[in-house]
Amino acid sequence: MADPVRVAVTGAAGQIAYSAIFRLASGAVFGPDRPVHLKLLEITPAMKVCEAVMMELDDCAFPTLASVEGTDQAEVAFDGVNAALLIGSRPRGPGMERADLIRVNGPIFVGQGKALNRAASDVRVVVVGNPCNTNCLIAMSNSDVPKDRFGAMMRLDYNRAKTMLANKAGVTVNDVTRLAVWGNHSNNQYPDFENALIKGRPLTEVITDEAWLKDTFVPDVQNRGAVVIKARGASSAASGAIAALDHLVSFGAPTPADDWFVAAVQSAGQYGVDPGLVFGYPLRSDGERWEVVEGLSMSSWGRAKFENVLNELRQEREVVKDLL
Ligand code: NAX
Repeated sequence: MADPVRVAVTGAAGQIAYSAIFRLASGAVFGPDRPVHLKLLEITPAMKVCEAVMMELDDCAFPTLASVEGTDQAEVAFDGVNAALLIGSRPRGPGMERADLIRVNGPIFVGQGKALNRAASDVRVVVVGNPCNTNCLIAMSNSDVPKDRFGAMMRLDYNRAKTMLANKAGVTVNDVTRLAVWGNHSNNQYPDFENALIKGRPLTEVITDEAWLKDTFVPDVQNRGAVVIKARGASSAASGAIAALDHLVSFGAPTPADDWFVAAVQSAGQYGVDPGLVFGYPLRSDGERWEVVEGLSMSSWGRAKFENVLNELRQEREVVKDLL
């Protein structure tokens, strides 16, 4: 058996966690030979549901699940973990503005950032709870964990965009490469078709309907979450869980040649982003360290979208500046 991996999941009684936890326990993420120790964090009123999740885990008899612990203390949940999925947060209530949500959820990530100091030195943190880019900024600003171990989840946006482009071109998702999604996990994100390839050819040579790309594809990716909520009566859960696990896997494995993946990470100023902002970029990993893919070009139309989402993240940072 390989060395065990310790994984914390917050919001463990919630919808996304309900899909993510069983995959983590089953060996689907870290492999069939790697024992998994799960640490589940919830708020005290949700501990009963968390215990039910633990009962179901027992009932699955997963050979790879070495232990599972439930707690309402972040310091306990994060002690010694190699991976932390920060999913738990309050959903947006009726009439709540984005800024209100940021103020409600921001303090959660102050405490969790500090508690992450107890994690293993190789910990990788993925922030899913919204607004995830700014929550990630708050967590990393309140933690001694190196900032390159943090990422916020843009993977669902990337996965959604990939499928829409594959469907339009009549190819499989494997044929769509070099797809970037810039900026924020919000409806101002910029899914970039200009740099993408289909079967190795520039996407815009294969999908020549520019009006569709600009006026249907981009807004459809931006608003996909709202469309799912309308149809399902709740926000994306299984696809959110898969995206969070894809995110972890992509950072932990060498990126295939000629491609990249997408996550929001702390900017070092690439593409004119303010250093320090947590911004969605195309990335490559060697399995240990990651780097932003540099040198991509953008039309003036694309650059305007990029600047728009950059400004949104600057505004979010302003709203939480006392938490940083
Ligand atoms: P749920 O409301 O089903 O679950 C959230 C859970 O978090 C609840 O059980 C709650 O008790 C728990 N929680 C609240 N505060 C906590 C704290 N301080 N510590 C630990 N747990 C805490 O929401 P779910 O559908 O699972 O979504 C979770 C988050 O993911 C939401 O913020 C949602 O907006 C966000 N999403 C982010 C996505 C992304 O692409 N980045 C996409 C999917 C999703 O919308």
